[in-house]
Amino acid sequence: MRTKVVIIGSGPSGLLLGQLLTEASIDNVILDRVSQDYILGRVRAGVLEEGTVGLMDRARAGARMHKEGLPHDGFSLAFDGRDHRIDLLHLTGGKRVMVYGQTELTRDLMEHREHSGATTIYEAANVEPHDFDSHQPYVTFEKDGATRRIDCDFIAGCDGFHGVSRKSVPETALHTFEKVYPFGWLGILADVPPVDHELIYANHPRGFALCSMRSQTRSRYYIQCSLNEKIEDWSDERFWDELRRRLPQHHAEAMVTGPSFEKSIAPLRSFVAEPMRFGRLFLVGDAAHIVPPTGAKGLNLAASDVHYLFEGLLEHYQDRSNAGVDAYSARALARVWKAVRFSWWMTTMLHRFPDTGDFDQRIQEAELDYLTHSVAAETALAENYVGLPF
Ligand code: RFL
Ligand code: PHB
Repeated sequence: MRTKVVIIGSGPSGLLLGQLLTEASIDNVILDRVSQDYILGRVRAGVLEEGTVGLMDRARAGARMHKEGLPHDGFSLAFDGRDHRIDLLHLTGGKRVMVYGQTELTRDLMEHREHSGATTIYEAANVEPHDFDSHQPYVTFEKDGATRRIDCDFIAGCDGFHGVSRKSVPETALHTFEKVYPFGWLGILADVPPVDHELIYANHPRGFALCSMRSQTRSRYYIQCSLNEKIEDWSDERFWDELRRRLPQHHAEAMVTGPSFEKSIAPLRSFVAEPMRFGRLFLVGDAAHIVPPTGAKGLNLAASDVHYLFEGLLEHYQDRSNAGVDAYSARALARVWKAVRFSWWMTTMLHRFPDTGDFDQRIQEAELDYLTHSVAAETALAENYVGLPF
């Protein structure tokens, strides 16, 4: 079998790249280790930047997102028993974000791919990229007991943090940067109306809390937890009690609770691998970088990587120029590091660190106080939250 681009991974980055290439008549095949249902069962991101929304439109997969997604003009920072609203629309001169679940975005991209007739192979075992330092790379995998091979021009490694693409690169060719945070997020999904029409990021002596949503009737809530917590120790009742304790009183009193249907703990980490290109293999999205979810940047960074790679591939096939693919890693990394910085800053400002001393505590309080009394500081937060331009 032969195609132009083999995409390893059918998460948001692989599917978005695949759909943009298909729309531009550039043949591609997507391979994923797991099934479609398994991918759609993962609950992850919820906030899309305008750039991500624009790419969904460019992939002609944005119709349902515009119908069902919730445009948000601002969010709240809650601390010291009160709320401070960050007016994104006003501070950024007209920009907003879209609340639309990663699961739904993934479902839309999968459906469009199916209609377009492009090939996706799910449950492909032992996927392996080969010879990407030559002009004839290929990918092997196992399916139904047989080993198969796809020859291609380029390989896009869109296979997440634990994927095979980054691991296939010789260690000496990679420079990795990592910061692991000493806590996790315990998250639930419940079919109850959100406590507020906008997101609430809460800093509290008991730890961070986040009130988010998927729709007017479905809420997504998170609380900071220790990395030793076990999910089975967290009944719904215990979760709701803890969440309420971390919110200003008027929100705690307004909170509608109910049974959760998803509950999981995610560790928090910052990670970057440089460069993001090795010959004809490109790392895209979580395969190259991870950010803590506090800034809502992971999926949006995956989308900006896809933008730079797609533009490069388009130039290669339409204009016979390699300038774009050659510039991919540098362009993507320049934006990645700014989002890594922002996500680290939001995480540091809003969480309780187990080893925080009095000095660090006062610095955190001063940071929040400055933010709520300086339009310049608020503007910097808003500009980063809605997403820097690609
Ligand atoms: P994914 O989604 O991990 O998809 C990778 C795909 O590759 C497949 N795969 C393989 N396939 C073949 N062979 C192999 N060896 C393979 N190994 C893996 C996997 O099966 C999978 O299908 O990576 P991608 O596409 O780069 O997308 C990245 C995003 O999923 C991620 O950055 C976001 O979810 C992060 N994130 C958030 N991002 C935002 O922009 N806004 C948010 O509000 C936000 N909230 C979050 C988040 C992530 C969270 N968790 C659980 C980590 C909230 C949470 C709690
Ligand atoms: C979510 O809705 O899952 C979500 C929203 C904002 C974040 C992280 C996660 O910063």
